[in-house]
Amino acid sequence: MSWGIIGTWRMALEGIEEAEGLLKNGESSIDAIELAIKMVEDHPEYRSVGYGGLPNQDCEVELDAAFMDGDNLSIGAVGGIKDFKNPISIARKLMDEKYNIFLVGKGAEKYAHNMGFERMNMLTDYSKKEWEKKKNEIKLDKLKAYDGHDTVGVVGLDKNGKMAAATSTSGLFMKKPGRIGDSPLSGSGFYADSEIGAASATGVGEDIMKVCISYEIVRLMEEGLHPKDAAEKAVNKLNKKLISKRGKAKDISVVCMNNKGQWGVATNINKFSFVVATETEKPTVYIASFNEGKTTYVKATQEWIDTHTE
Ligand code: SD4
Repeated sequence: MSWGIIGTWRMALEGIEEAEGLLKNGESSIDAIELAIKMVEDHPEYRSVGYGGLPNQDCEVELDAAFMDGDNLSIGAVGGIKDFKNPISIARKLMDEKYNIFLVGKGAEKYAHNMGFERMNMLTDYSKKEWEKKKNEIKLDKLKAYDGHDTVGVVGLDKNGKMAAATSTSGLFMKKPGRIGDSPLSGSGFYADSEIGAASATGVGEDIMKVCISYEIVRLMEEGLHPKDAAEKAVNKLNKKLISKRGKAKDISVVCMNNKGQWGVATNINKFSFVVATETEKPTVYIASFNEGKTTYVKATQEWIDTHTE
């Protein structure tokens, strides 16, 4: 059976290179995705996920993460969790629970502590300095995603046909304490069903969560659409709706894969990078852009990869 993995943003590259090894060996997509996302969380220079993530208005790094197992539709998610090293592993653990699968703030921290997860101060000196620079610029009506650095969302298929999806993010730079985006919301930031496929979104959660875009992409794949067409149709529909109802649409980008290992992406921005590895393609970074309702993409050059993190 074929396998594959696709993740949002160039920052997923090193993790997907490692995850590829697991998938090639026939290991589970859950293990592969957790490994890929942990590597992004642990990287201090990736400023929108895990350690080194940019803080909220109070200079606290609050993290959101989620996991979904496409075989049994188990979901685990955390929102606004502070001071734990790998939120993605806590989300994975929550998939084992029958109740209380989505925990936020103090409750999530208590669970993580009781389960023995590693504590860590996630604020780096660099992020603190960025916060100091920005703190006087906060105007509520100017709240905006930190340019170019977003959620890591990874979806994958293993040789046993198991599909999974997961996300991890520090959300928006200078968000209000307690603000949670789309990333830990099932159907919106992620969705996986091994009988069909899986999808994940990145961009401005306040717009993405206005529909269940990841579920919609999986639903369109179930109707028989190729992942590329499913992604494009769902993003264009939301983009148009937001423009018609609200005057503009904020950043929305998605990645998806079906249960044959075929993949797709779509975006409404000019530069959305993503990383793919499949049976027939070694880990490759692409840059997608949006033009007149169409998403096109090109392979990133080595020079671009070496000089970009987003
Ligand atoms: C959020 N979608 O919290 C996430 C983060 C992101 O651009 O992807 N920001 O809204």
